Amino acid sequence: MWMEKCKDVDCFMSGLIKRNAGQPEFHQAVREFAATVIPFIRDNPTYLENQILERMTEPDRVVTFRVTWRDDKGSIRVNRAWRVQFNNSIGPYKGGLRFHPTVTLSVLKFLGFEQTFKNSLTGLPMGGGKGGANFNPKGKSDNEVMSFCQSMMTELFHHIGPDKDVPAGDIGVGAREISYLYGQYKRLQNQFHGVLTGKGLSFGGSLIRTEATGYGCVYFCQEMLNHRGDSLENKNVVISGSGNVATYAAEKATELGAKVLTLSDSSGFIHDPDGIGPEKLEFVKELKEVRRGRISEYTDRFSSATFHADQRPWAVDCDVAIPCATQNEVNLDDAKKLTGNNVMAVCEGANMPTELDAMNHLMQAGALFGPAKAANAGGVAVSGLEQSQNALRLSWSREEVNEKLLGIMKNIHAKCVQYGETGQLPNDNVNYVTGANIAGFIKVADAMVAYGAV
Ligand code: NDP
Ligand code: 2IT
Repeated sequence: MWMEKCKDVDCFMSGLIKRNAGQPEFHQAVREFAATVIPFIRDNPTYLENQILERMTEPDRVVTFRVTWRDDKGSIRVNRAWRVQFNNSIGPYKGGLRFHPTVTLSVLKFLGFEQTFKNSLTGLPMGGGKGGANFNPKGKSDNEVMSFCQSMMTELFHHIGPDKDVPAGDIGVGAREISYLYGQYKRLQNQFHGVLTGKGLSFGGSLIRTEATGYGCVYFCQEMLNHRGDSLENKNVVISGSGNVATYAAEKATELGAKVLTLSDSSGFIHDPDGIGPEKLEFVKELKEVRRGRISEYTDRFSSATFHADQRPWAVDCDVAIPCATQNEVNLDDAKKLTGNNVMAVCEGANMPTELDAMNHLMQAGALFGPAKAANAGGVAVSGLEQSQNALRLSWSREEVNEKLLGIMKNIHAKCVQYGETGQLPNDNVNYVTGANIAGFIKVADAMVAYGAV
């Protein structure tokens, strides 16, 4: 067994890297997880005897396929798409689809791996999966996006189903894309059931699903601060991204009394020292969702703000930072800028936005650190609630769903406190990374042990 001859994370990782060459994002996600879970496994030999970590880091299966479609000029275009079905030990595969030119198998494996433990933390019966394509929706017409989505679903529908695998949105996949994908699924399968989440409200979608990731992340952040006898009230908050997660994180943070100073996209960030309040956020939502414009246009409309091309917002003085754009958007230099300004809390809205050394720096410097698999689990949690509503053929009210979301985020926080040992970080901070990893691990691992050698 590997742990008999191979006693530490580096040794485990050297095998994993060999088996998964050229997949740096996947290596990074596993390394963070293994570093906290290996000591726990050592104390619980059943997991060791059952080779649970080796099995958990190998996806159940990966489907790769070609997507051929026609652009508006009539030219044939080709993209590559994947569905990574990572682990269905505790429920049907569940996780988003990402459309972005940077999508690779490595990115989707890191996301599918993380999703497995995130979904476990929600307490709902969902396994982990992720998919997507190296398709760039930017600058494409609605017709081209529809053509791509229909072609992608023509292959994907063979592999998904309400009890098998239930995709949803992620970067580049929002209400428009889910609608086109669902329309094609329904046509091919001739069945109307909850096979995708994030659907429109008139065809099985759940209230609050759009808001859920951003709201949930801010609920989690509020829990971390409350646990230390503080709150978001009057805090300066810096947010990156200006998509689904970022805008609703900004909305909830403002509602809880914080002042949101920044938003960004891949071209740069805007800084509004007056705060990005509700009216300004409505402008951003319309800009990004309807007009599909750039965040720099914010400064044309609001003279209180400045635009900083090709920069990230982490040097702006703040109490709380919520990265909501993409992976590896906070490096060690950024983390030092944040701690230089005495940041109190960093809460990950995006998946793996913080590089490993940056994460360690933030925690060692005394900042509260809410890792993605705990902090951004609100989105998939409400997806799980959407599946429940579809299965029951009913819809819950906004208040009901929001109440359940808040309860789930509080519960995830409590699990992190239970397993995240205190006494090792400054300020007696909870180690939320350890807490989330171990709490997420146990449920999946116990199911795998019970199943035997499968
Ligand atoms: P959107 O597509 O709605 O928005 C993405 C935002 O991030 C845009 O502002 C985009 O800018 C920016 N961005 C994307 N890629 C890059 C990049 N390579 N460099 C700089 N900026 C970039 O996606 P979401 O808001 O849904 O997702 C954001 C993050 O949250 C992702 O990490 C996703 O995995 C995670 N997440 C999403 C959930 C959901 O329910 N949607 C649930 C849990 C996590 P631009 O327009 O210039 O590309
Ligand atoms: O990363 C994520 O958790 C998501 N993109 C949401 C997945 C989902 O199935 O709602």
